[in-house]
Amino acid sequence: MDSSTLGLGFLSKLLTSSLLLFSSWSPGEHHTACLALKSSLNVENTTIIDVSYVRAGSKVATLGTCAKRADVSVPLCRVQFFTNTTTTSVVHGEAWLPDEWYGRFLGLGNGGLGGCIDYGGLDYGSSLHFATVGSNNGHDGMGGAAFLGHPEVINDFAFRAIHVEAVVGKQIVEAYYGRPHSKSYYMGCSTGGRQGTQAALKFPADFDGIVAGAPATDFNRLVHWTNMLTQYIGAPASHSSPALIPQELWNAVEAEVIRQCDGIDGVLDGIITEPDACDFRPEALLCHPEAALDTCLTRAQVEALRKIYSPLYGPGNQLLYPRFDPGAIYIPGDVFSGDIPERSKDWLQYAVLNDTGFDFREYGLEHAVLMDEINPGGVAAFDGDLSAFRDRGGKFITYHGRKDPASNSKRMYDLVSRTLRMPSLDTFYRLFLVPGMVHCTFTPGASRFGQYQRGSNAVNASSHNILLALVDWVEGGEAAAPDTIVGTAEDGATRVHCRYPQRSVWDAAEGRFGFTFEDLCGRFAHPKPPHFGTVRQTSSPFKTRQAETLGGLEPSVDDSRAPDSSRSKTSVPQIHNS
Ligand SMILES: *[C@@H]1O[C@H](CO)[C@@H](O)[C@H](O)[C@H]1NC(C)=O
Ligand SMILES: *[C@@H]1O[C@H](CO)[C@@H](O)[C@H](O)[C@H]1NC(C)=O
Ligand SMILES: *[C@@H]1O[C@H](CO)[C@@H](O)[C@H](O)[C@H]1NC(C)=O
Ligand SMILES: *[C@@H]1O[C@H](CO)[C@@H](O)[C@H](O)[C@H]1NC(C)=O
Ligand SMILES: [Ca+2]
Repeated sequence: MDSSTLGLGFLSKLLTSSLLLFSSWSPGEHHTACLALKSSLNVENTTIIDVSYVRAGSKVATLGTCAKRADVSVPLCRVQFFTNTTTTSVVHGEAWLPDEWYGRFLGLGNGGLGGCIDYGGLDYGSSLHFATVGSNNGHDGMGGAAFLGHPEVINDFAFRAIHVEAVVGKQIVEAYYGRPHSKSYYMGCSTGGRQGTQAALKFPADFDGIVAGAPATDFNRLVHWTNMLTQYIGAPASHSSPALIPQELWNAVEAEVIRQCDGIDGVLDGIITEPDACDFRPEALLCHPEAALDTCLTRAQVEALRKIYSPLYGPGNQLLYPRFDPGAIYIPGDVFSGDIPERSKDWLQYAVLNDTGFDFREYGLEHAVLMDEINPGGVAAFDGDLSAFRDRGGKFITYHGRKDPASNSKRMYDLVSRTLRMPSLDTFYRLFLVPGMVHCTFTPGASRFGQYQRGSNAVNASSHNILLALVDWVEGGEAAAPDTIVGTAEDGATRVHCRYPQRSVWDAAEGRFGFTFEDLCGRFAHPKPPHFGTVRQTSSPFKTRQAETLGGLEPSVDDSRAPDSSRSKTSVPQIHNS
C-alpha cells in the first residue's frame, strides 16, 4: 500500500526524528487505515480472511479448534490470513498491529505438536507495542494426525511456518504502517524454543533477536527419551506393571529428592538450584519393615527410578538424552501417568512410521534409530552451527527451568560452543537457567520474567523482562547485553537468574541470593558439600569471586569489567511504560 493514498506521507518524516516510533494517527485514522487493508493487501500465496479494527479490552472470536475467543488489551488492527506454503500445505496466521507501534516486529512460536496460534502472545506482544504475528504452524490443533501422508505439513511444522510468518507478517506490517519494521524479534517456548533455534539455523536473516525458551531442540530424541521413561514404569501396559509409580508415591519421591538435595545450594527453600549437583538415591525410599507403606517403594519401583534418573544412551553408547533431573516433577496426564503421551504416539504414527496401528509394546531402540534417520522435515534443531545468525549480528537468548523434566539446554550451549570454537558464547548467545521453574510458564520459583503472556511481565523493565532485555541487547549493543534476569515468584519474591555457566549463589550473611552481579553469579563446577539445616550462617561457604573454569573451557565472564558496569546500561531506545 502506498502510504500517500492514506494521506500519511508525514509519517516517515516524523519517524526519523523520533525515538518512540509509534504512529500518531488518531483512533479514527487507525480504523480507516485498517479496514482499507482488506482490499489493498496483496501478498504472495496469501488469502486475507478478515481484517478488523479491535478496541482495547475486547474479546474476539477465533478460527480453528484451539481457542474459542482471545483477549485484546490494546487497540489494534487484526489481520487474519492463510498462506499456501505449497499446493498441499497452508499456514493460518494472524497479525496484531497495535495503534501505538514502536517499529518492532515480533514473531511467535507454538507448543507441543501444535497447531495453535499463540493468542496470549499476540496480546502480550501488541501490548508491548510490537507488531505481532502468530501462526498455527501449518495445521490446526495440538494433535499430529494432519502429518499423515502430508510431508509438506510436516515441513511447515518442522521449519517453514515460522519463516512464512516472518516473510508474510513483515509485508503486512509494512503495508499497514507505511514503512518497514526497524528490528525483528521472535519469542517462543518448548516447541516454540525449537522453532526459534531452527529459525536461527535455517533462516538467520528472519530475526535480529530470538528468545527461545525451554527449546525442544533434539526433538526426535526427546520423543524417544519420553517413551523410554514411560516404558521404565511399564507403559503401555503400566497398570499391571510392578514398576508403575502412582501419583501419591511420586509425591513421596519428590519430597525425598528435596530432602536429599535442597541444601546443596546452601539454603533449604524447596528449590534445587543445580540438579546436576544432586546425586539422588531412590534406594532411600525402598520399603523395609519399619517403613511407612504409603511412602515407600518396591524394588521394581526403585529400579525404575534408577533408570529415570540416569542418562539415556544409544546403540554406540552415545548420550541420547540427559537424565530426568532430580526435582523435576510429575505432571498429571503426562509421561509418568502410565501411557505413552499422545504427542509421542502421534509423532511416531503420523510422521515417522506412517502406521496408525503401531503397537507401542513393540517400541524400542530401533525406533529411535529410525526417527534419527528419517528426521521428518528436518525437525531436529540440535545443531551448533549458528555462525550465520551470529555473523549477521543476531542475538539469541534462551532459558530453561531447572524443574523442567526435559532440560537439554546446557548440552545445546556446549554444542554451539564446540561447533563455533567459542569458549564463551556471551557475545551473541546467552542461556539463563531458572531454578524452581517447570516448563515455560509460571511455577514455583521466580519464574515470571516476561517470557510468556501479559501476566509474566511482572515488571516492565529489561532487568526483569527477557523480551525487553533482548530488545536492549539488539538495539543497544554489547553494553546492554543482559548479564542476569530477575524473576518474580507468585508471592512477589524475586531471584536473580544467572547465565550459564554461572550459577546464583546463596549469601548466608544477607540471608538471600545475592543482589549484585559479582556476588551473585559464581561459577561453580561443583558446589561445596551441603550444610543441611544451616540456612543462616555467618559467612557463606559459596561466596567467592574466584573464577573456576568449567570443563576446560575458559571462563565466560569478562572479569576486567568494572563490578558495577554490568548493571548500568547505557540508555538505549527501549519500550517505555505507557
Ligand atoms: C491456495 O490454495 C488453494 C487450494 O489449492 C487455492 O484454491 C487458492 O487459490 C490458493 N490461494 C492463493 C492465494 O494462492
Ligand atoms: C508460493 O507458493 C509457491 C508454490 O507453492 C512456492 O514455490 C513459493 O515459495 C511460495 N512463496 C512464498 C512467499 O511462500
Ligand atoms: C512416512 O512418511 C514420511 C513423509 O510424510 C516420510 O518422510 C517417512 O520416510 C515415511 N516413513 C516410513 C517408515 O516410510
Ligand atoms: C507494561 O507495559 C505495557 C505497555 O506499556 C502495559 O500495557 C502494561 O500494563 C504494563 N504492565 C505493568 C505490570 O506495568
Ligand atoms: Ca535450596
